[in-house]
Formats: sequence, C-alpha cells, structure tokens
Amino acid sequence: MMIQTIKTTPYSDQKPGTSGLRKRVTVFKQPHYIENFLQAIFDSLDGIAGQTLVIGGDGRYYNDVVIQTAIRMAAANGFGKVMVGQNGLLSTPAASHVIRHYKAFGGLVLSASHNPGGPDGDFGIKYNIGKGGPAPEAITEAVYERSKVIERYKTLDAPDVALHQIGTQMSGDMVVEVIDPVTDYAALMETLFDFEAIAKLFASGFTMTFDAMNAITGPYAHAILEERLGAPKGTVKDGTPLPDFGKGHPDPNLVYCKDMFDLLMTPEGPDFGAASDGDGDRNLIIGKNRFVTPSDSLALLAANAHLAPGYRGGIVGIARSMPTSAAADRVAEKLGIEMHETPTGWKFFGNLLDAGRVTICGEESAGTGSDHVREKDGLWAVLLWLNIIAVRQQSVDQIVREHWASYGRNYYTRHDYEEVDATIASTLVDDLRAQLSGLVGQNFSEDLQVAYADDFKYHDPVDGSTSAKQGIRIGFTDGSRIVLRLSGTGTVGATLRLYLERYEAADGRHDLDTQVALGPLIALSERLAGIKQRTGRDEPSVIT
Ligand code: VG1
Ligand code: CO
Repeated sequence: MMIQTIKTTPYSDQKPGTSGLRKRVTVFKQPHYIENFLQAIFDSLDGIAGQTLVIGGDGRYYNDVVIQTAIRMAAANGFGKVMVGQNGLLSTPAASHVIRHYKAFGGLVLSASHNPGGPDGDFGIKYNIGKGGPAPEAITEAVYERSKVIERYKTLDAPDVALHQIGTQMSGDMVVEVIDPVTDYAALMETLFDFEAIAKLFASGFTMTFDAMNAITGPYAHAILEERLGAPKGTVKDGTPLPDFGKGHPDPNLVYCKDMFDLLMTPEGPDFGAASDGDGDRNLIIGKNRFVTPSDSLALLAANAHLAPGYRGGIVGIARSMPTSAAADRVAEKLGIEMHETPTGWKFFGNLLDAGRVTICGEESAGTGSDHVREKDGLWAVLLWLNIIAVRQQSVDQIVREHWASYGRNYYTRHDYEEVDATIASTLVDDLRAQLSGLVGQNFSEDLQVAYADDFKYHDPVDGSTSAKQGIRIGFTDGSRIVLRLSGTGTVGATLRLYLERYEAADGRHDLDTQVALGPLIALSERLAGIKQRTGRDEPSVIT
C-alpha cells in the first residue's frame, strides 16, 4: 500500500480552545480541513515512529469518517499501532484510561462534548498525551502554529478498517486493534469502588435513574450499573449512542435534564438521579429533593472519598478551576491538604496529578475526577456518590445538609449568555478589565467591599509555566466573588460566562433560593459589566 503525500493549503482558524478544536460539522467538512489539523498534530509530536495511538470518540455524526481518515494518516505518519474502540466508541475518560493502561504514545479523542451533534451540529478533535490527559498549551499552541503554514499531509491508499470487528487488522504496515470500549474502564472502576456495597444498596430497593442522553455513557452505564451492580433494567435511560443524540443537547444540566429534576422532586421519584454528557466526562447528581451543584459535589466527594476503597488512604490534595466555588477549599483546609486553583479546562490539572500533589479535581461545569485517569469522569463521580451513599446509609439530601452544617454553604450560580456578538463580548470584557484596579477597596453595600480585582494568571507550580488572562475575578471581603470569562468551547459567536458565589457560614441560612441569595451580586455584576445592557439580552441563555 502506498503512502501518499497530498498538497494542501492552510486554514487560519484551527486554534484549539479549552478542550481541543471544536467547530460546526460544516466547517470540518471543508476540503482537507481534518487532514490539515491531524497532520499539524502529528508534525508537532516527536518520536511517533512505531508508537501506539489510541483513537475513540463519542459516536457523534462524522466520528466514523474521521476515524478512518485518522487511521490512514497515523499509518502514513509512521505509527506502529492504533487502538480504537469498537465502532469508534470510547468515552473521554475511557480513552484516557486506555492510553495510560496500554502505555500508548497518545490519543485522539473525537468529540464536541455536550454540544449537539448531527450534520448541522458540532464536531471536535482533541489530542491527549501519553500521561492520558489533554495536551498542555505548549503542544496545542505548536499545533496551531503548524496548522497555519501546513502545505502537505500524509495518508495511505488503503481501504477502511472494519471498526465493528474486535481484534487485530492491518492498515498498510500498521496494526489496528479494535477493542471493547467498556471492558478496561469497568475493570478500573471495580478497583476503586466497593461494588459489593453498591450492589447491596440496589438489592435493598434503592432506586436510581441514569440518563445517558443518547450519548457515549450508555454502554458503560448498562454494563456497570445494570449488569455488574444489579440495578434493575431500565435504570439507564437513552442508553444507545446515536449520531445526533436523538436530536437532543447532551449537556447534563437542569435545563436539558429538567424532566429528571422534576421527577426527583416528587415523592414517587427515585432516590437518586444522574446523567452524563456527550463524551462521558461530565456528571449531574440529583438526590430526592436535592440538586447537588457541581461545586458542592466536588467538596462532598473530596470530604467523603476515604469511604471508597480506592481512596481509603485519604486524598493528598484538591484542585479546582478558578470559577469553581471555594466549597472544596474548606474541605482541604480541614483535611490539612494542598488546594490548587487552576484555569478552566482539565489540561491544567494534569501536572498536579502527575506530580502526586492532588487526588481529586473538579470544575463548576459538572466535571469531577481523580488521579485514576487524566480527564474528568462522569460515571466515576456517579459511582463514588453511590459508594458514599451505600456506606453512610443516608440520602443525598442528608449528606449535603450535614456538609453545610459543618463547613458552611457556598451559594453558587453560573449565568451563560450564548451566541453573543463576538466584538460586543470582547469589548465588554476589555472594558471591565480596565476598571479593575479602581475597584479594590470600594464599598458597594455594607457587606460588599472589594478585596481584590484581577485577571486570573496561573503559575503552574510543577512546570513553572504561566497562563495569563484566564478570567476576571472580583473578590469581596466576605468571600463573595464575581467571575467573568469568555467560553473557549463555543462554536458560534461568543459565550459569556458569569459566575457568582457567596459564602454562608456553618450556622447561617442554608435554605435560601440560590438566585435570591445571590441577587445583590447579580445586580452588582450588571452594574459593573453591563452584560444585559450591552448585549440586549433580557436574561441568560442558561442558568446552572
Ligand atoms: C467548558 C467548561 C470547562 C470544561 C470545558 C470542557 O469550557 O466551562 O469547565 O473544562 O467546557 O468540558 P468553556 O471554555 O466553554 O467555559 V467538556 O465536557 O466540553 O470536554
Ligand atoms: Co464533555
């Protein structure tokens, strides 16, 4: 079979965002668009000859086509082996595990996560390094630079591989191994959690509903929750991955999982509800009469992790993204362990995890995970919750309330303004940034005095690198915060994310409505940034 070198011309927009390159499918379908980006990745890596590359995706529309392209190009660029999930499927955390488990050189994760799929939806390509995590900025920047000057790519004149067929095939001189996407991941979960205790919980009549949102976690949840843990058939809903996610929006939040939320708020509803996103790295946790915010979930999981066998020895540290609430900080303080605040995006946790400085990480965007892989992990969070419930023999609501009663509560919300005009959005952020130095020390009401106001700059304590302009934060003396940043995963216009947080002490009021509790901060942020006024929107597109 012949290696072909194909001439191409560069695109100027292949800059990876928070989590890889994400665009409309229509953009990816432009001539050589995918090939250019893949070649830019391969050109930015040293020593790929003879190495193993893992490839998998969330099953969304175009996954199958891109995988065949990637396999041919991997062969032409000298990889020795590709490992790919059956039918091209691998959840993001499973891909991370497979890379680590088989000591692969790296991997390609094909997903646009929680964004809708289908011919008019989104697609995405992300490169993960051999440690299993998303490539650090040094690599993504090199890829972007390369993509702007690329003139040729290498591919193979070879037929498609049979992705449904488990086992080994060849593509040119390269071995292609099609693996079951679930087996290795399920085995890993079994080492971390007390499956017997969770199975007993289900056997005792504990009821759960899990919404796989017609996306990647279906096969994993069927195998783990229903087959291994004995949850009744039907516990997993929408468990078959569909290329267009059943025309749904596979984002596990209170907007797209409203039906589940409503069900959990009724007496007849199940004891526990959970969901995951398109690529399986996010989680939604709802107990009967109790939605758990992702920021609280991080704090709760960190405080209770020792109840699961994989964390019995205790956790060494916690990391959270900057916009995530400080609830976890209080847990770290009590445990006397390290606490780190990083920019948004899982790639910033990698060094801390590799260096053994943190065990558990989380983001306010429904992402939690640990040092078992180098991605956030939706089902992992669900299983850890189940393990904790099984050991404590309490409801989610009881566990959450007890937590607040000992640590206090961080009221927290995020307001997203999606598909805003990009120029308006960036001017808005620039204007707010320009006001920052004048804000410090100002009093906006009795209890809202600005303690600091800056644009978050992260110094990685492990490799010494610096990442600037990671979001504007205005902190108040009582611990309240307003954070504003532009999304790095949107595919149309700009998305403004406004994050609001207020701390209520352990003996304070823990039963206020979140939007009401944060009302004064919401009003103040409008006064300072003028999002509604400048964008002409009456309200956020999504409130989480
Ligand atoms: C969003 C979230 C961020 C998350 C990222 C990828 O990024 O805010 O916390 O890491 O998505 O998640 P942004 O730049 O749009 O705010 V996923 O589940 O899309 O891989
Ligand atoms: Co995701």
